Amino acid sequence: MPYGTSASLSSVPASVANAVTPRHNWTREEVSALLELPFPELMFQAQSIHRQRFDPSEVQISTLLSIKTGGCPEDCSYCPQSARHEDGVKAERLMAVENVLKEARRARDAGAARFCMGAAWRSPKDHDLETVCKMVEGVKAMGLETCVTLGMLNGQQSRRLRDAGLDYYNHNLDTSPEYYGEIISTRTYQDRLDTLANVRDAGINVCCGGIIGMGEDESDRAGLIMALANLPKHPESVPINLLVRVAGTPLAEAEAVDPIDFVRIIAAARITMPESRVRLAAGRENMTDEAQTLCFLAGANSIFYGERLLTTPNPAATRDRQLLDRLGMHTSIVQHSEEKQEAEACC
Ligand code: SAM
Ligand code: DTB
Ligand code: SF4
Repeated sequence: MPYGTSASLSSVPASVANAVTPRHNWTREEVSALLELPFPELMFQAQSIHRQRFDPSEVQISTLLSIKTGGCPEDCSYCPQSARHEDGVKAERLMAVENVLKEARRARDAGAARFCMGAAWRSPKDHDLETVCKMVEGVKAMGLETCVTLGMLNGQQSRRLRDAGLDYYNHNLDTSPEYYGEIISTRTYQDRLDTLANVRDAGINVCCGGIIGMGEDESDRAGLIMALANLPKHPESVPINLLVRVAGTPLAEAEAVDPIDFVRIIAAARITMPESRVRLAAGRENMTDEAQTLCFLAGANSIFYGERLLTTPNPAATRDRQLLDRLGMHTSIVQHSEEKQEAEACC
């Protein structure tokens, strides 16, 4: 079951039988036409599709941990972890397995369904991959879904992670194929597609999205959504990040995105990838509660939860809880394996 938990799926309405069939042949014109719809019409379409497969009041929460911070050889213009930018993020070594497990336990106890571990690598070295596999095994044993993002992977590395029990691999397309060269020069769009194919072929669920606010135009935004929606299989998770403008990175002064335009992107992701979890990812710290609410109405049903993303702040858990309470929304109910064992032992 690639999306949701059994608890959340049980509340999906019967209309699921008539749900739109996912397509993989979107044109840029079609996606642009969606983005240009009158806002009420766009929101209506997005909500209608969202309700065919998901409980509209439910949001999945994932917690992020940077297991290897900074010193990355790549030149991604948005990223504070590139060694090429003077932004104050110091290079650190890969964390010890037991420290990662401590953080995972904390995330689980705070209610996270998924634990996502990120490393500032171009691609993992074999001995580091073995350490990450131990982290995956330990986190999974706690009953959390596991996700890692380690840069480019070949087929063998993907299969090694699958054998360790990895549930999701995050690797973003970031922007449209046409705009990509303005943002990164050290790896190509095709490199990214190759990694995504290797991950898919290994049987790991894919988490793949992009970033809005890097100076791209509306056609690039449509191009990103089109590239994601035309992947051979839709990513199970689609993180839509609002650029976090970090001082010292080349995009520190990028123009702010109109929140309504950002909501439109979420809606277009929901409409074009009806079965995927769309994540309102980075950038919530600088978003109003009202803008986030519109994102949920547009079909976002996942967030990063906890006070840090990888190196930048995320809203405090209390602020998120208050917002979800105000909206009468709830997080996915997950029964972690240790709880399951206790339940089985007592009955
Ligand atoms: N090094 C690996 C890679 O690039 O594949 C994994 C870590 S990297 C930080 C994961 C993703 O975080 C990037 O692909 C990008 O989409 C997102 N990201 C990084 N910096 C960001 C920023 N300042 N604002 C929004 N998203 C960001
Ligand atoms: C994703 O799409 N966004 C997350 C996760 N996948 C790895 C990362 C956001 C990073 C924001 C900048 C930072 O905290 O360093
Ligand atoms: Fe390195 Fe990933 Fe940051 Fe690019 S996004 S600089 S690959 S950590």
